[in-house]
Amino acid sequence: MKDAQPSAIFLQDYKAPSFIISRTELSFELFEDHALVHSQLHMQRDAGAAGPLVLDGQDLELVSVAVNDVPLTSAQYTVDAESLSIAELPDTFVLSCTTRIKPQENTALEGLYRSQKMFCTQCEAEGFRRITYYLDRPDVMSEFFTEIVADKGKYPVLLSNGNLIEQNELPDNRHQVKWHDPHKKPCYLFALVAGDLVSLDDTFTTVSGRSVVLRIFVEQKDIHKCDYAMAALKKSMKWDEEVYGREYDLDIFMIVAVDDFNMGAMENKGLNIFNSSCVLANQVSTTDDNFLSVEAIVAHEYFHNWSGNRVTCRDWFQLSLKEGFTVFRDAEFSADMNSRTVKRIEDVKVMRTNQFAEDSGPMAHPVQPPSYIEISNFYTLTVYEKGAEVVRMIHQLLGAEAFRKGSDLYFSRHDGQAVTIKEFVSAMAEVSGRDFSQFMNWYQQAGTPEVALKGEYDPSAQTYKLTVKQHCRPTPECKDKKPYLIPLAMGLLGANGALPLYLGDDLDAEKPTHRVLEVTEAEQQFLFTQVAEEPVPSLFRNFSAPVKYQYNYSLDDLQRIITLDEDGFCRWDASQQMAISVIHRVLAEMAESPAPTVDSRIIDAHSALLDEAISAVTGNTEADLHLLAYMLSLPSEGYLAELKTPIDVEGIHFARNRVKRKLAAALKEKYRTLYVKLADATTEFSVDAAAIARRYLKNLCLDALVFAADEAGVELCKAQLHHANNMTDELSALRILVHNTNPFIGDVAPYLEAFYQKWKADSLVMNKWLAVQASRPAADALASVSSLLKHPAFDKNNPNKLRAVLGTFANGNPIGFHARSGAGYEFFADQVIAVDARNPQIAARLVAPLTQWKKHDEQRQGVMRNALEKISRVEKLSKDVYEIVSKSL
Ligand code: 0A1
Ligand code: ZN
Repeated sequence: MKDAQPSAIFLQDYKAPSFIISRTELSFELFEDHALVHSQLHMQRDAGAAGPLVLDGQDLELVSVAVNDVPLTSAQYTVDAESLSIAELPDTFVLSCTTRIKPQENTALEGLYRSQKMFCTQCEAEGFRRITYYLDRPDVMSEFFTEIVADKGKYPVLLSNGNLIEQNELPDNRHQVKWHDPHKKPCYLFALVAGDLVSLDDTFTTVSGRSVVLRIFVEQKDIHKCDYAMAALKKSMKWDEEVYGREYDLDIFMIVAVDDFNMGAMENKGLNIFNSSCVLANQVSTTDDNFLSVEAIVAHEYFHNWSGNRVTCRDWFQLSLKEGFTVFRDAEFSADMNSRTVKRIEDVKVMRTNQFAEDSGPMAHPVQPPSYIEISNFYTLTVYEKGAEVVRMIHQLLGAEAFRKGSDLYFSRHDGQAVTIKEFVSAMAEVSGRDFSQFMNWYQQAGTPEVALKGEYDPSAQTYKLTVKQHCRPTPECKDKKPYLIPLAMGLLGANGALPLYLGDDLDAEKPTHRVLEVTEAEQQFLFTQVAEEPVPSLFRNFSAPVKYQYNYSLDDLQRIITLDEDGFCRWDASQQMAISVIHRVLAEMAESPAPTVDSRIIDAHSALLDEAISAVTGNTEADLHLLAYMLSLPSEGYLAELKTPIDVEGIHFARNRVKRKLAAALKEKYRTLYVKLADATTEFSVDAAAIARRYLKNLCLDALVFAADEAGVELCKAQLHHANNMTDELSALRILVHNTNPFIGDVAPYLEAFYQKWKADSLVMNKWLAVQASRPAADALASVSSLLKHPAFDKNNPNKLRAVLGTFANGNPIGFHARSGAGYEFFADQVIAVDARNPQIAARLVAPLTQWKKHDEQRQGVMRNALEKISRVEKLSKDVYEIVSKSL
C-alpha cells in the first residue's frame, strides 16, 4: 500500500470558493507527442475571503505562470502533485498559465487524451485539472472561449463547446478555430475534439421557432450508423419541450462518437461525447437492447442540458441532483417512446439485482453520500437508479401536474446556478404544500427498506386489514434507521377481478380499484371495508417504492395476480415470485432427491401464457408480447443470488436449469408453434416496440427449444444464425448455440469462427462476440476467458473490450467466475491490478464483484478475500481501487 493513504472528503466540510473565474480563455496547440495549453483566467476574490489561491492540477508540467501579464518567479508560487498555490494576489486579476501535457500517454482516459486517431476530452468529475490549473469544482462557473490549433490534414475537424466564431489557415499546414460558449458553466462540462471526422447533419426547429443545427460526428467508416441516434435526438428535443417545457439554448448541438471511453457518454455543453457503443446503430450490427439503450442515452445526455448544465450541482455530493433526476427523465421518455411496462420491468430488474446488492454491500451509500475518497467511485446505481426512483416517488406523491409546476419552479429559480438536492426538493414542497422532512431519509440513509405485509380478512365484518411493517438494516454509515415515507400503490383482487377500495369510513363514490397508501411508521395498519370476498392484494404496483417486500402468497394467489391484475408490472412480478418459490423448493429438495419436484402449477401458468401469446400472434391482437415473454422468463441467477445468503452458486444454477428444462420439455410444442408463427411473419425490419417484442419472444421460444435438446429446434437455430437479417436474431442464435450443450449442436467452434470472420472489422460487434464467450455458463469458462485476452479482437486499453471480457465474466457468468477452485478470483485479481496501472476508473468498476465476498460461503469467502488482499498489497494502487478494496476488507 502507499505510504500516505488517501483521505476522505466530507460534505459537512463544504466551503464556498474564495475566488470566482468570470471568464476562461483557453488555447490548445496539439502536436503528435504533446499538447500545450495556454489559459487566461479572469478572476476575482470573493468579498471578504482571505488566503492564497489554490488551483487544482494533476500530471501537468507547468511551463509558465503570470499575473496581469507579469511572469511570477518561482518564489511567488508553489506547485505540488495536486495543486498550484499563489499567495500574493490583487482582488481582481488575470492569471495566465501554460502547461504541457501528454494526451498520447493518457491511458486513464480522463482529461485530454487520444482515442485511436483523434483527440478528445473527458472532464467529469475531476478531469479538467489534468488539462490546466483551475478551480476544478462545479460551483465555479465561467464563460469559456476556446482556441484550438492543430495539423489540418490529420485533424480537419476541431470542436469545442458553444458556437464557432472564427476559423483560420496557419503556416505549416496547421489551422486554427475559435469557439465561444455564452453559457457560464463549470469546467467539468468543457469539451474539445480534434479528428478526421465526418458528420450526419440535420436541423431541429424549437418550439419558439429557432432553427438548431444538429451534427453527429464519427469516423468515415461509421457514417452509416448515425441515423438512429439522430432520430432519437430529435425525439428527445421535442419531448423535453412538451413534457418539461425545456427548449434548447444554442444554435448548434453536436455529438461525437469515440471508441475509447470510460463511461457511456458525457453531457458537455453543446458537444456531447459518446462511447461509440452508445450512439452507433444499424439493423445488421445492433441488437434491440442496444437500439433502446442508444435512444435512452442520447436522451439522457440531451436532457442534462437543463438538469445538470443550466442548473448544475454545487458539489459532487449533489451528484444525484442531476443524475437521479435525469435518469427519471430519460426513463419516462423511453416509456413514452416504447412499452411503458417493459421499460419499468427492465429498470426494476437492475434495481433488484444490482442496486440492492450495492445497498447491502461494503460500498453502500445514501443517494446523497456524506463522504468519498474518489468521486469517480460514486457514479453508482445508487446515485443514478435509486436516485431516479426517489424522484419517481416525488412524482407519484405529487401527481404529474404539480410535479411539472415544481420542475418549472426549480429550473426558473436556479437557472445558471450550482445548487443542492435541498433546492430541488424545496421547489417540489413549495408547489405542493407537502412537508418533505421525512421523505429526505431516502436521500440520507443507505440500504434497502424491507417491508413485510400481512392481510387479514374478516368475512363477517367484510373487512380486510393490511398490516405493514418496515425495517432497514444497518449500513456502514448508519446503524439506526428512521422510518421512510413509502408510497404503496395497491389494489385488491377478488376471484373475478378488482374489488373497490374503501379505506375505513371513506366510501368513495368513484369505487377506486387502485390506491396509493402512504406508509410512514415502522408498523401501520390500513383497514379496507365492504370487501365482499377474501381478496388477494396486488402490492407495490409499478414498483411504487424501491423496497424489498414480502407477503406470504400461495401459488394460487400468484396465479390470480398473473391472470387478473390491471398492473402489468405486478403480473410480471407475480410470475417471478411463482418461479422463485418453485426454484427454492427444488433447491431445498436437491440435497435429498436426484429428481426434485417441479410444481406443476408453474407449467400450467406458463402454458396459459403461451396460449395467450399464440392467440395474440395468430389474431394479431394487442396483447403485450414483450410482457408475456418476460413473464415466461425465469429470474436470473444474479437475482436469485441476491435473495438468499450464503449464495449457493451451483445450487441456484442447477435448480433454475431444472425448472427451465421441465418447462421447456413440457411445453416445447407450444414454443415451436409460437416460434414458427413469429418467424414466418414477413414484416419489414423495424425497431418499434411491437417488432422488438416479437423478436424477443421468438428468441425466447428458440432458446426453450434448444434447451429442451429438441433436434428440430437446434436446426431452426442454426438456420436463424445463417439467415438472420438483423443482429438481434443473429446474436441470439449464436448465444443459444454457444451456451447450450447437446448432441445436436455439436462443436460450436465453427459457428464462432464464421461469426468472427464475418464481423471482425466491426469492433462493436466483436464486443458482443467476446461477451457471448465470456458468459458461457461452464465451470471451465476461465480457460476461454484467458485465451480471449490474447485474441486479436481484444485490446487491453479499450474499456469496452475490458467490459466485454472481464466485466461479463465476473458479472454474467456465476458458474465460471465462482468456480470452487478460486482460479477465477485469482485470475481476476491479477487483471484488476494490471488494468489499474493504466486505467483506475475501469479497474475500480471491475473489482466490484469481488467485494461481495461476505455473501458467499466460508470457503469462497476465504479465496475471495485473498484476492482482494493481493490487490490491496500493490504498491502503487490508485485512489479509485484503494477506496473500493479498503472499504470491502
Ligand atoms: N455524466 C455522465 C456520465 C459520466 C460520469 C462520470 C464520468 O467520469 C467519472 C464520465 C461520464 C452521464 O451521466 O451521462
Ligand atoms: Zn447523467
